[in-house]
Amino acid sequence: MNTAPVPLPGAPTDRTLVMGIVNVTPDSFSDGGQWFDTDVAIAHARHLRTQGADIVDVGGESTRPGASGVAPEEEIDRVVPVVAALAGDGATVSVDTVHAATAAAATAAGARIVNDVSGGLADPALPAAVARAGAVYVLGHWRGTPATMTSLARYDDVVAEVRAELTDRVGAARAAGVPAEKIVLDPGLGFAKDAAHNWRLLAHLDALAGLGHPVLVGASRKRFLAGVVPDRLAAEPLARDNATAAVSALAAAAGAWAVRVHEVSTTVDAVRVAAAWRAGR
Ligand code: PMM
Repeated sequence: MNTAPVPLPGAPTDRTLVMGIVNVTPDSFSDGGQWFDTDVAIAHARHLRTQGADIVDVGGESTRPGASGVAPEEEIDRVVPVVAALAGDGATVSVDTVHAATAAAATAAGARIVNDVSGGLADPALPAAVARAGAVYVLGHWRGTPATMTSLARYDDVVAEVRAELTDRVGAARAAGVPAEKIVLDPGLGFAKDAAHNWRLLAHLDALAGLGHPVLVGASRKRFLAGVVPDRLAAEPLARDNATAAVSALAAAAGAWAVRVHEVSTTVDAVRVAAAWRAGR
């Protein structure tokens, strides 16, 4: 699987990278507004870095199923102070947004990665904003919007269809001026996918990597993991962290470029285990 590093100064190249999640939202599915205050969000991101996060991913809009959108102005107010503080620390910062205006403001404030779960579908102006900023573009697969995506989780062959739809989105990003070596692909677990679709995509990460770009996996605390935790804990997103770390290890062993997680310390160990395992071959 393709592990070619995208240009990220200072990031390790000998193992899968760990992207720590900082949701500056009042309504994220898994951490319920815990980090909504700017100072609390900055402190949380710094804590994730001390735990070993290589990248911090700052988001100001919840994309959980059924969520309604946030105006870019509000999103910018939420994320830019956090991005600026972390970039000032020397952190590698990613902004999790589907809006061109937010991508532009966050990259101007020091973000080096734009993480767009819609792959340019939500705001067709976003890839050009990424290109202008010279940022790395994490391009995710989704269908519809968070309001409609559950009903769009219908596939004859989820791996082939996600691959084909990502190929289209890569074409649009390239046409907007994003260089191929700055594009990272994400299967978009949970975005218009049910549990079986997510597991099938995870088991076929190599098919996505076959498109020639590094792959990022975002499984952290997602509902499909409830099926592998004890029944009494199934409804509790925080109880999915051990399962998340197991997915991180397996994704890393399969050659993922990065994994995006809420709980960083277990995943850092997991990707290190995977690197040591590979080195032992
Ligand atoms: N999932 C969420 C948000 N952002 N970004 C990427 N690249 N991949 C994902 O799978 C992804 C994402 C939704 O989860 P959250 O509300 O816990 O952040």
